[in-house]
Amino acid sequence: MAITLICPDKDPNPWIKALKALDPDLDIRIWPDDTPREDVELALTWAHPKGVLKAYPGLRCISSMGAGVDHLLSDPDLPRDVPLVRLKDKELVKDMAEFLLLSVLFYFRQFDLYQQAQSEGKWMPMPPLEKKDLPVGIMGMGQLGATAADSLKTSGFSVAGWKRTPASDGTIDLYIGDGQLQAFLARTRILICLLPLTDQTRDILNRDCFDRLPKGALLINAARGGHLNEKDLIDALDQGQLSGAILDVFKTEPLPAGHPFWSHPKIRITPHVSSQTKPSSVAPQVLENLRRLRQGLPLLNPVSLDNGY
Ligand code: NDP
Ligand code: OXD
Repeated sequence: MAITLICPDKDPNPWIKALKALDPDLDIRIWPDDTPREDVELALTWAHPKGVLKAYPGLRCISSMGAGVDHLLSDPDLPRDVPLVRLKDKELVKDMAEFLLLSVLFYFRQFDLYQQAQSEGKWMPMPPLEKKDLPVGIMGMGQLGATAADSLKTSGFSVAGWKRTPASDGTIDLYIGDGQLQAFLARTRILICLLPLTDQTRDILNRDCFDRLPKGALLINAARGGHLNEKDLIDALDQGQLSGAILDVFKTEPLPAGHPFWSHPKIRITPHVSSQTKPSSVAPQVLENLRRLRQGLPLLNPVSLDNGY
């Protein structure tokens, strides 16, 4: 029995190395290959070409190579009877929390304004901001959002989270569902998106959302480009409703040459690196799922096809 890696845009070698380090006998195939497909039990995938998964008749588990599964669920030919799992990982969570703390501090310490002043050759000290004046709001309080919220709160920021279902534990103020979205946005000066991309969240970062934030608010999108209405962002920045945005993810990746985001003075770009999966950190859970599959046990980190995450 075998597993296959289907990740045409990623180097499979670190994955092979990490998996083989734990199980040297593991039979690993790399798509595209011409080995028999019948004995492949598990497919580990990132941005697979649509339709290829249905060519594996013996498939019993599909695993994302990341936390997100939108790349899988957008495949109309996804074999929907095969259980789908994703990765949950301490390193992924830590790296995202770090990226977001850095991004929030960038604005809190006014690096955006000092960069601008430097480009104009101006020595322009400004009075310091106060953390209480920059309340942070995190959309999506799952594995990534919850830890990022704790780390920002520990650093002294006032943090609230927005999620779909009620929860009673934790120390972060929570706003639940569409009914509380408006109140959540009204109290937020730095808006962070860490939602999964689903039918409900696509394009959620739009004009209406920006208009409900206080004037001059800031946006950090580390989730998916599909959450953002690009034109609405540019309008909101140009009209001063938003004063800056840090974007790590884009509708089209790599971001095409000449895209207006590249040169917009109020946009900072990173190339989908806010939290990158480390194969050596996640290989144990992939192999644990293979073991569970073979023993008929419940899989780790299952995805709900109904919820889309
Ligand atoms: P989780 O599934 O753990 O958490 C998702 C959160 O979003 C949950 O709190 C969930 O609410 C909330 N949510 C989902 N739908 C809605 C909705 N309609 N309204 C309100 N809240 C909603 O996801 P992760 O934290 O693991 O990851 C989040 C996303 O981050 C991934 O899907 C991926 O797209 C992106 N990502 C980006 C990376 C990067 O490098 N840029 C790296 C890794 C992930 P509830 O708790 O009520 O279920
Ligand atoms: C993920 C990502 O979903 O890297 O893990 O975007």
